[in-house]
Amino acid sequence: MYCFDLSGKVALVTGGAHSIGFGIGVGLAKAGATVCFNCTSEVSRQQGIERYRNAGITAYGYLADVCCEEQITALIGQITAAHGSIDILVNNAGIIKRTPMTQMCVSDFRHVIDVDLVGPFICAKAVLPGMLEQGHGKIINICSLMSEFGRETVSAYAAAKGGLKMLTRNICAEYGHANIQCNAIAPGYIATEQTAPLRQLQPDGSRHPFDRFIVSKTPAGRWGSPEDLAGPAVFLASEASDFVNGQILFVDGGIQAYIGKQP
Ligand code: GCO
Repeated sequence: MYCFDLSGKVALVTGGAHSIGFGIGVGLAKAGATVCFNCTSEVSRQQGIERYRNAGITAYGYLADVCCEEQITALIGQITAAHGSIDILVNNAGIIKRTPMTQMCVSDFRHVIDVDLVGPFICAKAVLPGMLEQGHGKIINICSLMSEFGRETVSAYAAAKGGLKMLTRNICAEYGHANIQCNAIAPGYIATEQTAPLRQLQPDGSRHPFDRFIVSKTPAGRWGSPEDLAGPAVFLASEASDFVNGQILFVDGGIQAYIGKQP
């Protein structure tokens, strides 16, 4: 069996009905995995199943909120009963709120931390006992450039993603001895619904200044796409990365290596 082959493996991609999670789900499925995803509304569940079907993939959609431990425990039980095990967890579900800190209410800050940091803790905690029992497991946390950098308006998101980086290292530290690898993918600027406001055309039809800023900062000269994350996810989900643990793999078109194009 080729070391990138995921045949016989079962993956849960949280929030995998669309955007980055979907791109990763498709990649894992094409490498042979059975892909399950969760979301919080029946409409997204149906749309997710349909989206995978259009890509030629049978994916299994479930309703569960990553912030609710009870629902996630039940979800893991359901998936294990239906598909035998969970070999790969991709902690992808996340939200962002772009609000200057002095205007941000504490409940909004807590909500972002809850989904983007506590959610991955809940999901990892729920899959770890099964992974320990079966003697192997892959946990992939979706971090961000904001795991390293700050910028105006994203205090909660950056705090959560910075925390997720350390949760990644801590899971590695705590369970690496049990043949469990926990790594992270840190996407750069990816064209998704979440970043759509940063790319919206100006009233005069010109490109958003932030859009131009990002392209000028990215050696690849473009925004990433969810498909750009599929290969790195397959690598971190497969035997090819069995001795890679606690790492943050930046998939950012080189943005961190570049000072940016001179204006
Ligand atoms: C922003 C963006 C970012 C991205 C991404 C960068 O407002 O700057 O939304 O935070 O979503 O995570 O890696």
